[in-house]
Amino acid sequence: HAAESQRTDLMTVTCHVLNEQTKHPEARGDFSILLYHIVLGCKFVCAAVNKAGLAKLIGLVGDTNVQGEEQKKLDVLSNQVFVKALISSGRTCILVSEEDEVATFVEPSKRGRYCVVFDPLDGSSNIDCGVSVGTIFGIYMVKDKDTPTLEDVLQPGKNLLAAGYCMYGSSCTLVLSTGNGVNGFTLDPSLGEFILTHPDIKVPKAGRIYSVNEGNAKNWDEPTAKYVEKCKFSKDGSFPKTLRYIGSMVADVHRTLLYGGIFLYPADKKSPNGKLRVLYEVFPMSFLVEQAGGQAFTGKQRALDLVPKNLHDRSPIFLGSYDDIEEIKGLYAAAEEKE
Ligand code: P6P
Repeated sequence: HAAESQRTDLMTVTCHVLNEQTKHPEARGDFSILLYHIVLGCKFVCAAVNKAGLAKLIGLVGDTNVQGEEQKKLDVLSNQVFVKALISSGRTCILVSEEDEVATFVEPSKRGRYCVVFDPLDGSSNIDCGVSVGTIFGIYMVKDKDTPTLEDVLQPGKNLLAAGYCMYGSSCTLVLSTGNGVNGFTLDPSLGEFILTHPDIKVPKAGRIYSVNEGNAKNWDEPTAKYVEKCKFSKDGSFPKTLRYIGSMVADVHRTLLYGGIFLYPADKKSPNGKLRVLYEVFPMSFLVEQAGGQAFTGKQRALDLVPKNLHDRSPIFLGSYDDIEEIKGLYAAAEEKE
């Protein structure tokens, strides 16, 4: 029966979202319609990413330069897909994309109450070698849809209503939270449906994996350097941790959510704010990790408490198992006291 208990209801993401909606009797279905269009965008990009990979492998798109051109177009194509899908939903009023320098203000006739921040194809430099890439998104409520301003998207991550990512890899996996825990869905291409495969994801309380780009070690600050040293050469005789670093945030965070451990993109002397973007990388992933019982920390504060000043602000980020983040928070607190 154990195997039976592991199995989940035969549930699609659309049914799951509608079930969530029934918990809000006042809901008019706008949020469900918005999520439906985000899911539609994910299905479209999944097909495009897989086809582009194959097209490159069998040379359908001409020589390397053209192929290189083709691959770069995937970023642009994915962005266009999500912008179109979000505007078509009729439920959005401001869109912030990693691909666009400025925010998109939806025309009044098609405007809704939600602001969506997203990275349409994060990690796309990895496509050529077949590494998983993904779409990352977060959803805020606008204060007044008739007078939307940038203030509506420069909100702390704790104000997010929902966040998620879609990972395009060996399978297409959508991980979503609307504020009541985290659920994972896997696309069944024959049905064109995302089926619930990872109900109620919880990050293990402590992990055996650390995930960081060791190539930046010479530039790390002391707390990060100390933490990583401890992962490799623990003083208390415990086993060293395992290093797993894919270099594609969606893949590294997905593994951290399921297996536990810690993902770090710290500040360093070259990049005092780290590399990852607050609105459409740090916030959505931090929201998901907290909803799954883990923590997300910037080195100074809880990541979701950060208030972004500009659309493309960056922040250092440490996220993952509750206990692992407690440890690095302790090292940063001790360094703070010494200052
Ligand atoms: P580095 C991919 O380019 C990305 O934005 C994230 O997906 C990933 O976590 C990070 O950058 C990798 O950065 O400097 O380790 O190559």
